[in-house]
Amino acid sequence: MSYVDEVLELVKKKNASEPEFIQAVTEVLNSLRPVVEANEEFYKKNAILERITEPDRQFMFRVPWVDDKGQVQVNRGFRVQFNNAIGPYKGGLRLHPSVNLGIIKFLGFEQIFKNSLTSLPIGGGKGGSDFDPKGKSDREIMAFCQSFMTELSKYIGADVDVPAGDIGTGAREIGFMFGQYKRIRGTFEGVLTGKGLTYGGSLARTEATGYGLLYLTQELMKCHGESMEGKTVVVSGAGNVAIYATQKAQQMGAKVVTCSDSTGWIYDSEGIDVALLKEVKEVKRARLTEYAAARPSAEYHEGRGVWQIKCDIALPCATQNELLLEDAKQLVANGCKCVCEGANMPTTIDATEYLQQNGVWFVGGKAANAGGVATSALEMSQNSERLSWSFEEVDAKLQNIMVNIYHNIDDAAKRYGMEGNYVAGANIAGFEKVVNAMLAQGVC
Ligand code: NDP
Ligand code: 2IT
Repeated sequence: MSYVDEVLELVKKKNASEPEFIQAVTEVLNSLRPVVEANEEFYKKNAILERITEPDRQFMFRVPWVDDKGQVQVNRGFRVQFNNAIGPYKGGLRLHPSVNLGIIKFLGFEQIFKNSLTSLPIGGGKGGSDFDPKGKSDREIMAFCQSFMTELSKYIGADVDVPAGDIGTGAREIGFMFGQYKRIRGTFEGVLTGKGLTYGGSLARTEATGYGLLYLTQELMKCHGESMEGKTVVVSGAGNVAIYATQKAQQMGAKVVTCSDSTGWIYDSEGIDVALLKEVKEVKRARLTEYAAARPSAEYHEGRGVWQIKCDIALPCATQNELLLEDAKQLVANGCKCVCEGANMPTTIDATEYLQQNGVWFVGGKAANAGGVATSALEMSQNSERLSWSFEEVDAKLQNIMVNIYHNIDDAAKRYGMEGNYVAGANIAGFEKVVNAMLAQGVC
């Protein structure tokens, strides 16, 4: 049995109840085969694959808080510190009822490779809770965030582990958590990113993941002799990533005709009205039915369905495993040329393979959505030097990082004879840097 297969078997056995983690590891290790097989004895002797698939440590803790009726509620909190070979652990906090250890581990594992691709010094980590922010008052959100941070504060720090936002965690939650960290530790430091602009946040961090996704997509199109101008784009999600991806795609001259949330989706023949979407989702925190009610050109549909709309480009920006094999078939049948992932692991492995086999240019989330965490690392730099850069300066750095990521993953795929396989290119390029650092630092 090859070394890759041996480790895959081991990971499946040791983490049998964590399907998302197994999925993420399977995708990465399969695509690393040419690299590992070129030097199998060496990788095996150093147990590189066993070490990179086992987190440095993982914390699970009780999060008690009091709701508006005076009832005590208990949630489960997580932080997985996966790998700090190239910098402090870095990765978001997801607040969603579906959160469990396996989901946080898959996200933390992917973050190692993504963060390496940014070219900035950040290791991989992730955290969150099964707390559901939907329908909670601001006071309940604060009570939860303070309790969550009371425990989390023991394990993080500006040079140790720097959490940020993810699903369900935005500026409001980061603010409450930052305040609690400051109270407990007594230090004003860059311990979280995605902070408000008046207390150490970076301009362009809010927009960064969506904008970065489009900077990379635009470079990919350009390198294939195409542009964004006049293209029809289908986006899923209606949160932070989806909103700013839609805005930047429109600024580039494309027409985005869909968005979705966990209950339904919108088809808007005139193109999504970003100002209205922001009002519905960021201000009112309401359902997409409110978007449809205010917009005559929009149709609202219950359930899922954005991938059935004819498009040139598809950008999944909601959550994991939201683009299935049947969706991939529909996209190909409708002539879609390009799929770039704004979310983490939104496309299943069989759907990814179908898209690649049918000539769709496919870039996975580890490369395509790296603009968010890259800009978080720029926020860390600004905090360290106690300065704030202008929007234009941060945005220019973000563009540069995303264009470089595209060329880096394209080159890595070509080096191993897999031209056009950007999934393999991203995993290989991300892996090489981390492994170099791990080897240099000895057995740890
Ligand atoms: P938000 O919470 O802002 O938005 C998430 C969106 O996805 C919402 O529209 C939500 O619907 C929808 N959604 C969430 N879970 C489900 C589900 N189980 N089924 C259907 N729809 C769902 O999160 P973000 O925009 O920040 O994150 C979106 C994705 O991007 C995630 O995969 C995240 O890990 C990834 N990502 C985020 C980065 C960031 O900087 N924020 C950086 C890189 C990746 P509803 O409104 O109903 O909840
Ligand atoms: O998945 C991700 O890269 C994020 N949620 C952003 C992490 C960060 O530290 O900015």
